[in-house]
Amino acid sequence: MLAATAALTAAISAVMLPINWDGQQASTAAPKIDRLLDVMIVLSAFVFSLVMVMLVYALWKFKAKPGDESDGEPIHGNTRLEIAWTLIPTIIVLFAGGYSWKVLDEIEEPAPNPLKVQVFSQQFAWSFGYPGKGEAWSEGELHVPVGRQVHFKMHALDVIHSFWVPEWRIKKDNVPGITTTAIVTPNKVGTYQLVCTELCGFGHATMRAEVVVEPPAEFRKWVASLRQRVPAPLMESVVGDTETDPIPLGSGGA
Ligand SMILES: [Cu+2]
Repeated sequence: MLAATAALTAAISAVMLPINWDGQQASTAAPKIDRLLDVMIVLSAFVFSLVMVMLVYALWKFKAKPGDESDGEPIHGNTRLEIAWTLIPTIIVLFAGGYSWKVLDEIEEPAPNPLKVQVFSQQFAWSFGYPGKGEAWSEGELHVPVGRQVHFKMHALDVIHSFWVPEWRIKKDNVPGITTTAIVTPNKVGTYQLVCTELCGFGHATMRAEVVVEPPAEFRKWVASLRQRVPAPLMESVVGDTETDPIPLGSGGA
């Protein structure tokens, strides 16, 4: 039974692992999250295989003989089996939780001199504010410098939206009334797409924005070229929202 479980785990993993789920890796978090995903795929494949192999074995082994109309045996539990099916999932869940915690701790490690960008989401558009740059405002286009940590301060003006740039691997909900934070260090120059990944209404599928990661000098030039300032109603959510800045795990917060 163990051999069959191992073989099925290997077969599923062989199909799932080579798939490039989220495109190229364009942030410092990407390799860590991809490794975590790979480990989770193998773990899930193992659990799935174990359950399937035991199910098929039980179907075959304990099948009623033709013509057997008698009741099944009265069974009063099996201590060894119960300990096993409690202990194994507990170990798997604790391992997965601990490993995820470690990865989250690493990818949210604050770097000196981060760039702060306000993200405004509303049905069905994104816009961005650069508070350190005279409240410069950009609609539908997000620029960030390469190689510098960015703290995205996120505001939802109507319903819950979710900020996702697949190549960065970072995804965070934007919630009305509170300010959420996503920490990303983009490390690859290029043009990507910001996708809303929380079903937010009829226009959800079109709720996208262009993301440009560029050298710092070009980024400064672009911000300087912005003519609009963040509109007053949007600034209200910056000031009025409850800040939920996560205390970095590494500094003792939970
Ligand atoms: Cu949305």
